[in-house]
Amino acid sequence: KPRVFSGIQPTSDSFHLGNYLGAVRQWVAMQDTTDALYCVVDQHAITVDHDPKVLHQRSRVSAAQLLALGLDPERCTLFVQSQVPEHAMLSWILGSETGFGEASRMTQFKDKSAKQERTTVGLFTYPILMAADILLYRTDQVPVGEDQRQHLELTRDLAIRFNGTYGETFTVPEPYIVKETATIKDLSEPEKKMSKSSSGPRGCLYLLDEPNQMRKKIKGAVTDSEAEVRFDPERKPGVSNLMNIYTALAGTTTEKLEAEYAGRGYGDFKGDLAEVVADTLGPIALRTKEILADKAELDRILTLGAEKARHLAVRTIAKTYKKIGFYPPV
Ligand code: AQP
Repeated sequence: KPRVFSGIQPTSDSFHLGNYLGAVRQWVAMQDTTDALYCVVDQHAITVDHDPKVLHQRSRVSAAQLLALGLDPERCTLFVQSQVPEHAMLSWILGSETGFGEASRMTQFKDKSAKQERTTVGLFTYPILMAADILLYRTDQVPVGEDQRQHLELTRDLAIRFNGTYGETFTVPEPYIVKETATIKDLSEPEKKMSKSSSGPRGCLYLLDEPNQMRKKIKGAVTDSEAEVRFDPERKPGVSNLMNIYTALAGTTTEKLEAEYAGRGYGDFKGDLAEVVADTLGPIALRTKEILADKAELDRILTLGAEKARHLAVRTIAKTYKKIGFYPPV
Protein backbone atom coordinates (compact mmCIF):
# COMPACT_ATOMS: atom_id res chain seq x y z
CA LYS A 1 0.00 0.00 0.00
CA PRO A 2 1.32 3.50 -0.76
CA ARG A 3 2.15 5.61 2.26
CA VAL A 4 0.16 8.83 2.66
CA PHE A 5 0.88 11.74 4.99
CA SER A 6 -0.84 15.08 5.46
CA GLY A 7 -1.30 17.67 8.19
CA ILE A 8 -3.59 20.47 9.27
CA GLN A 9 -2.94 23.40 11.57
CA PRO A 10 -4.92 23.93 14.78
CA THR A 11 -5.02 27.67 14.16
CA SER A 12 -8.77 28.24 14.40
CA ASP A 13 -11.72 27.00 16.41
CA SER A 14 -13.11 25.25 13.37
CA PHE A 15 -11.89 24.02 10.01
CA HIS A 16 -13.50 25.60 6.98
CA LEU A 17 -15.04 24.24 3.80
CA GLY A 18 -11.76 24.75 1.90
CA ASN A 19 -9.85 22.60 4.38
CA TYR A 20 -12.49 19.91 4.10
CA LEU A 21 -12.98 19.79 0.33
CA GLY A 22 -9.35 20.56 -0.54
CA ALA A 23 -7.79 18.10 1.88
CA VAL A 24 -9.67 16.24 4.61
CA ARG A 25 -12.27 14.70 2.31
CA GLN A 26 -9.42 13.03 0.40
CA TRP A 27 -7.86 11.94 3.69
CA VAL A 28 -11.02 10.10 4.62
CA ALA A 29 -11.30 8.48 1.18
CA MET A 30 -7.65 7.35 1.16
CA GLN A 31 -7.80 5.51 4.48
CA ASP A 32 -8.73 2.17 2.95
CA THR A 33 -6.49 2.16 -0.09
CA THR A 34 -3.30 3.48 1.52
CA ASP A 35 -1.26 3.36 4.70
CA ALA A 36 -2.19 6.84 5.91
CA LEU A 37 -0.86 9.12 8.65
CA TYR A 38 -2.66 12.35 9.48
CA CYS A 39 -1.31 14.96 11.80
CA VAL A 40 -2.55 17.98 13.72
CA VAL A 41 0.51 20.16 13.14
CA ASP A 42 0.65 22.25 16.31
CA GLN A 43 4.34 23.02 15.81
CA HIS A 44 3.42 24.82 12.60
CA ALA A 45 0.72 26.72 14.45
CA ILE A 46 3.19 28.57 16.72
CA THR A 47 4.80 30.28 13.73
CA VAL A 48 2.08 32.95 13.95
CA ASP A 49 0.47 34.61 17.00
CA HIS A 50 -0.76 32.03 19.48
CA ASP A 51 -1.90 31.54 23.03
CA PRO A 52 -0.85 28.34 24.87
CA LYS A 53 -4.28 27.51 26.34
CA VAL A 54 -6.07 28.25 23.10
CA LEU A 55 -3.54 26.26 21.08
CA HIS A 56 -3.95 23.20 23.29
CA GLN A 57 -7.72 23.35 23.10
CA ARG A 58 -7.63 23.87 19.32
CA SER A 59 -5.43 20.81 18.87
CA ARG A 60 -8.05 18.74 20.71
CA VAL A 61 -10.92 20.27 18.73
CA SER A 62 -9.02 19.71 15.49
CA ALA A 63 -8.45 16.04 16.25
CA ALA A 64 -12.10 15.66 17.26
CA GLN A 65 -13.25 17.31 14.04
CA LEU A 66 -11.08 14.99 11.98
CA LEU A 67 -12.67 12.00 13.69
CA ALA A 68 -16.13 13.52 13.23
CA LEU A 69 -15.40 13.99 9.52
CA GLY A 70 -14.65 10.29 9.13
CA LEU A 71 -11.06 9.51 10.08
CA ASP A 72 -11.01 6.15 11.80
CA PRO A 73 -8.09 5.39 14.15
CA GLU A 74 -8.44 1.73 13.20
CA ARG A 75 -7.78 2.54 9.55
CA CYS A 76 -5.30 5.43 9.77
CA THR A 77 -2.77 6.92 12.18
CA LEU A 78 -3.99 10.18 13.69
CA PHE A 79 -1.64 12.11 15.96
CA VAL A 80 -0.47 15.49 17.21
CA GLN A 81 2.89 16.65 15.85
CA SER A 82 4.42 17.83 19.15
CA GLN A 83 4.12 14.29 20.56
CA VAL A 84 6.65 13.07 17.98
CA PRO A 85 9.94 14.95 18.55
CA GLU A 86 11.52 13.50 15.39
CA HIS A 87 9.72 16.11 13.24
CA ALA A 88 11.81 18.90 14.76
CA MET A 89 14.96 16.76 14.64
CA LEU A 90 14.66 16.16 10.91
CA SER A 91 13.64 19.75 10.28
CA TRP A 92 16.97 20.94 11.67
CA ILE A 93 18.90 18.71 9.30
CA LEU A 94 16.82 19.70 6.27
CA GLY A 95 17.17 23.37 7.19
CA SER A 96 20.90 22.99 6.81
CA GLU A 97 20.39 21.56 3.34
CA THR A 98 18.10 24.38 2.18
CA GLY A 99 19.44 27.41 0.39
CA PHE A 100 18.41 30.76 1.86
CA GLY A 101 17.37 31.94 -1.60
CA GLU A 102 15.41 28.75 -2.16
CA ALA A 103 13.46 29.26 1.09
CA SER A 104 12.97 32.94 0.29
CA ARG A 105 10.99 32.07 -2.83
CA MET A 106 8.08 30.59 -0.87
CA THR A 107 5.01 32.68 -1.66
CA GLN A 108 3.07 31.65 1.45
CA PHE A 109 5.75 33.22 3.62
CA LYS A 110 5.58 36.43 1.61
CA ASP A 111 1.77 36.55 1.95
CA LYS A 112 1.64 35.63 5.62
CA SER A 113 4.55 37.79 6.77
CA ALA A 114 2.94 40.79 5.07
CA LYS A 115 -0.11 40.26 7.30
CA GLN A 116 1.80 39.81 10.57
CA GLU A 117 2.86 42.61 12.83
CA ARG A 118 5.88 40.59 13.83
CA THR A 119 7.33 37.95 11.53
CA THR A 120 9.19 35.00 13.07
CA VAL A 121 12.02 32.87 11.78
CA GLY A 122 9.64 29.94 12.40
CA LEU A 123 7.25 31.28 9.77
CA PHE A 124 10.16 31.49 7.35
CA THR A 125 11.28 27.91 8.01
CA TYR A 126 7.71 26.54 8.06
CA PRO A 127 8.12 24.78 4.66
CA ILE A 128 11.23 23.00 5.96
CA LEU A 129 9.33 21.61 8.96
CA MET A 130 6.63 20.56 6.49
CA ALA A 131 9.24 18.76 4.39
CA ALA A 132 10.41 16.98 7.55
CA ASP A 133 6.83 15.94 8.39
CA ILE A 134 6.49 14.31 5.00
CA LEU A 135 9.95 12.79 4.55
CA LEU A 136 9.97 11.30 8.05
CA TYR A 137 7.37 8.72 7.00
CA ARG A 138 8.75 7.74 3.57
CA THR A 139 5.59 9.24 2.14
CA ASP A 140 4.48 8.46 -1.42
CA GLN A 141 1.47 10.79 -1.68
CA VAL A 142 0.48 14.02 0.06
CA PRO A 143 -3.21 15.01 -0.25
CA VAL A 144 -3.34 18.83 0.01
CA GLY A 145 -4.95 21.89 -1.54
CA GLU A 146 -3.33 23.85 -4.37
CA ASP A 147 -1.85 26.42 -1.95
CA GLN A 148 0.59 23.76 -0.72
CA ARG A 149 1.96 22.81 -4.15
CA GLN A 150 5.04 25.01 -3.88
CA HIS A 151 5.92 23.58 -0.45
CA LEU A 152 5.58 20.10 -1.90
CA GLU A 153 7.99 21.02 -4.70
CA LEU A 154 10.52 22.16 -2.10
CA THR A 155 10.04 18.88 -0.22
CA ARG A 156 10.73 16.92 -3.38
CA ASP A 157 13.82 19.02 -4.20
CA LEU A 158 15.19 18.48 -0.70
CA ALA A 159 14.62 14.73 -0.83
CA ILE A 160 16.25 14.40 -4.26
CA ARG A 161 19.22 16.56 -3.23
CA PHE A 162 19.76 14.76 0.08
CA ASN A 163 19.61 11.37 -1.63
CA GLY A 164 22.09 12.59 -4.23
CA THR A 165 24.55 13.94 -1.67
CA TYR A 166 24.36 11.34 1.10
CA GLY A 167 22.92 8.27 -0.62
CA GLU A 168 19.37 6.93 -0.87
CA THR A 169 17.53 8.04 2.28
CA PHE A 170 14.13 9.57 1.50
CA THR A 171 11.17 8.63 -0.66
CA VAL A 172 10.37 11.44 -3.09
CA PRO A 173 6.68 12.27 -2.50
CA GLU A 174 4.02 13.25 -5.03
CA PRO A 175 1.33 15.84 -4.36
CA TYR A 176 -2.23 14.51 -4.52
CA ILE A 177 -4.40 17.46 -5.51
CA VAL A 178 -7.98 17.03 -6.71
CA LYS A 179 -8.48 19.56 -9.49
CA GLU A 180 -12.11 20.50 -8.85
CA THR A 181 -11.60 21.24 -5.17
CA ALA A 182 -7.92 22.30 -5.27
CA THR A 183 -8.88 25.86 -4.30
CA ILE A 184 -12.27 26.56 -2.76
CA LYS A 185 -12.91 30.26 -3.20
CA ASP A 186 -14.04 32.87 -0.70
CA LEU A 187 -17.84 33.13 -0.82
CA SER A 188 -17.88 36.93 -0.86
CA GLU A 189 -14.71 37.50 -2.90
CA PRO A 190 -14.56 34.54 -5.30
CA GLU A 191 -11.28 35.69 -6.87
CA LYS A 192 -9.53 34.78 -3.59
CA LYS A 193 -9.16 31.44 -1.85
CA MET A 194 -11.30 30.73 1.18
CA SER A 195 -9.01 31.28 4.15
CA LYS A 196 -9.54 31.77 7.84
CA SER A 197 -7.02 34.61 8.05
CA SER A 198 -7.96 36.67 5.01
CA SER A 199 -11.65 35.88 4.43
CA GLY A 200 -14.27 38.08 6.07
CA PRO A 201 -16.99 36.52 8.27
CA ARG A 202 -19.32 35.89 5.31
CA GLY A 203 -16.67 34.60 2.95
CA CYS A 204 -15.53 31.64 5.03
CA LEU A 205 -17.87 28.76 5.82
CA TYR A 206 -16.79 26.99 9.00
CA LEU A 207 -17.62 23.34 9.56
CA LEU A 208 -18.76 24.12 13.10
CA ASP A 209 -21.08 26.95 11.99
CA GLU A 210 -24.76 26.52 12.90
CA PRO A 211 -26.69 25.01 9.95
CA ASN A 212 -28.64 28.26 9.60
CA GLN A 213 -25.44 30.25 9.45
CA MET A 214 -24.21 27.89 6.71
CA ARG A 215 -27.43 28.41 4.74
CA LYS A 216 -27.11 32.17 5.10
CA LYS A 217 -23.51 32.19 3.89
CA ILE A 218 -24.34 30.09 0.82
CA LYS A 219 -27.43 32.13 -0.03
CA GLY A 220 -25.45 35.35 0.43
CA ALA A 221 -22.52 34.17 -1.73
CA VAL A 222 -21.43 36.65 -4.39
CA THR A 223 -22.28 35.49 -7.93
CA ASP A 224 -22.60 37.78 -10.97
CA SER A 225 -25.12 39.91 -12.83
CA GLU A 226 -26.21 37.14 -15.19
CA ALA A 227 -28.76 34.58 -14.08
CA GLU A 228 -27.31 31.50 -15.71
CA VAL A 229 -25.93 28.53 -13.78
CA ARG A 230 -22.97 27.84 -16.05
CA PHE A 231 -19.50 26.53 -15.22
CA ASP A 232 -16.93 29.13 -16.27
CA PRO A 233 -14.30 29.74 -13.56
CA GLU A 234 -12.70 32.60 -15.52
CA ARG A 235 -15.80 34.69 -16.14
CA LYS A 236 -18.12 33.35 -13.46
CA PRO A 237 -15.85 32.59 -10.48
CA GLY A 238 -18.61 32.86 -7.86
CA VAL A 239 -21.10 30.53 -9.55
CA SER A 240 -18.37 28.10 -10.61
CA ASN A 241 -17.10 27.91 -7.03
CA LEU A 242 -20.60 27.11 -5.77
CA MET A 243 -20.93 24.48 -8.51
CA ASN A 244 -17.67 22.87 -7.42
CA ILE A 245 -18.90 22.78 -3.83
CA TYR A 246 -22.21 21.31 -4.96
CA THR A 247 -20.68 18.57 -7.10
CA ALA A 248 -18.18 17.60 -4.39
CA LEU A 249 -20.78 17.34 -1.63
CA ALA A 250 -23.66 15.86 -3.62
CA GLY A 251 -21.68 13.60 -5.97
CA THR A 252 -23.16 15.18 -9.10
CA THR A 253 -21.48 16.84 -12.11
CA THR A 254 -21.35 20.42 -13.35
CA GLU A 255 -23.08 19.33 -16.60
CA LYS A 256 -25.99 17.88 -14.64
CA LEU A 257 -26.25 21.05 -12.58
CA GLU A 258 -26.26 23.21 -15.71
CA ALA A 259 -29.10 21.12 -17.14
CA GLU A 260 -31.04 21.00 -13.88
CA TYR A 261 -30.97 24.75 -13.28
CA ALA A 262 -31.29 25.92 -16.90
CA GLY A 263 -33.58 28.95 -16.97
CA ARG A 264 -34.15 28.90 -13.21
CA GLY A 265 -31.79 31.62 -11.97
CA TYR A 266 -29.57 31.62 -8.91
CA GLY A 267 -32.20 31.62 -6.16
CA ASP A 268 -33.22 27.97 -6.55
CA PHE A 269 -29.64 26.87 -7.10
CA LYS A 270 -28.32 28.57 -3.98
CA GLY A 271 -31.32 27.44 -1.94
CA ASP A 272 -30.72 23.79 -2.89
CA LEU A 273 -26.99 24.05 -2.29
CA ALA A 274 -27.66 25.63 1.11
CA GLU A 275 -29.65 22.51 2.03
CA VAL A 276 -26.97 20.15 0.72
CA VAL A 277 -24.32 21.97 2.78
CA ALA A 278 -26.46 22.10 5.94
CA ASP A 279 -27.43 18.41 5.57
CA THR A 280 -23.92 17.09 4.99
CA LEU A 281 -21.95 19.37 7.31
CA GLY A 282 -24.58 20.19 9.92
CA PRO A 283 -24.12 16.94 11.89
CA ILE A 284 -20.32 17.45 12.16
CA ALA A 285 -20.62 19.94 15.03
CA LEU A 286 -22.67 17.56 17.17
CA ARG A 287 -20.39 14.62 16.47
CA THR A 288 -17.35 16.76 17.31
CA LYS A 289 -18.96 17.74 20.61
CA GLU A 290 -19.66 14.10 21.48
CA ILE A 291 -16.06 13.11 20.72
CA LEU A 292 -14.74 15.99 22.84
CA ALA A 293 -16.93 14.95 25.74
CA ASP A 294 -14.90 11.75 26.21
CA LYS A 295 -11.54 13.31 26.96
CA ALA A 296 -9.88 10.06 28.05
CA GLU A 297 -10.85 8.26 24.85
CA LEU A 298 -9.61 11.10 22.63
CA ASP A 299 -6.32 11.21 24.52
CA ARG A 300 -6.00 7.44 24.19
CA ILE A 301 -6.52 7.63 20.41
CA LEU A 302 -3.94 10.40 20.04
CA THR A 303 -1.34 8.72 22.25
CA LEU A 304 -1.72 5.49 20.33
CA GLY A 305 -1.44 7.40 17.07
CA ALA A 306 1.72 9.18 18.24
CA GLU A 307 3.26 5.87 19.28
CA LYS A 308 2.55 4.33 15.90
CA ALA A 309 3.94 7.39 14.10
CA ARG A 310 7.02 7.49 16.30
CA HIS A 311 7.79 3.88 15.61
CA LEU A 312 8.26 4.84 11.95
CA ALA A 313 9.87 8.21 12.63
CA VAL A 314 12.74 6.90 14.77
CA ARG A 315 13.82 4.61 11.95
CA THR A 316 14.13 7.49 9.49
CA ILE A 317 15.99 9.57 12.07
CA ALA A 318 18.43 6.73 12.80
CA LYS A 319 19.17 6.37 9.10
CA THR A 320 19.46 10.11 8.48
CA TYR A 321 21.71 10.69 11.52
CA LYS A 322 24.04 7.99 10.27
CA LYS A 323 24.14 9.44 6.77
CA ILE A 324 24.95 12.91 8.07
CA GLY A 325 27.63 11.73 10.51
CA PHE A 326 25.80 12.41 13.80
CA TYR A 327 26.01 10.35 16.96
CA PRO A 328 22.84 8.27 17.30
CA PRO A 329 20.17 9.56 19.71
CA VAL A 330 20.42 7.75 23.07
N1 AQP B 1 -9.49 27.41 0.17
C1 AQP B 1 -8.95 26.20 0.14
N2 AQP B 1 -9.27 25.34 -0.84
C2 AQP B 1 -8.73 24.10 -0.87
N3 AQP B 1 -7.88 23.63 0.07
C3 AQP B 1 -7.55 24.45 1.08
N4 AQP B 1 -6.75 24.30 2.16
C4 AQP B 1 -6.76 25.45 2.88
N5 AQP B 1 -7.54 26.36 2.29
C5 AQP B 1 -8.05 25.77 1.17
C6 AQP B 1 -6.04 23.06 2.47
O1 AQP B 1 -6.35 22.68 3.79
C7 AQP B 1 -5.25 21.92 4.32
C8 AQP B 1 -4.91 22.44 5.70
O2 AQP B 1 -4.26 23.67 5.54
P1 AQP B 1 -3.66 24.51 6.69
O3 AQP B 1 -3.26 23.68 7.81
O4 AQP B 1 -2.69 25.48 6.07
O5 AQP B 1 -4.98 25.19 7.12
P2 AQP B 1 -5.29 26.62 7.41
O6 AQP B 1 -4.08 27.32 7.92
O7 AQP B 1 -6.48 26.55 8.26
O8 AQP B 1 -5.68 27.14 5.95
P3 AQP B 1 -6.07 28.57 5.62
O9 AQP B 1 -7.47 28.91 5.94
O10 AQP B 1 -5.62 28.75 4.20
O11 AQP B 1 -5.19 29.40 6.60
P4 AQP B 1 -4.58 30.80 6.45
O12 AQP B 1 -5.73 31.75 6.34
O13 AQP B 1 -3.82 30.96 7.71
O14 AQP B 1 -3.74 30.76 5.23
C9 AQP B 1 -4.11 22.06 3.33
O15 AQP B 1 -4.00 20.89 2.58
C10 AQP B 1 -4.53 23.22 2.46
O16 AQP B 1 -4.02 23.13 1.17
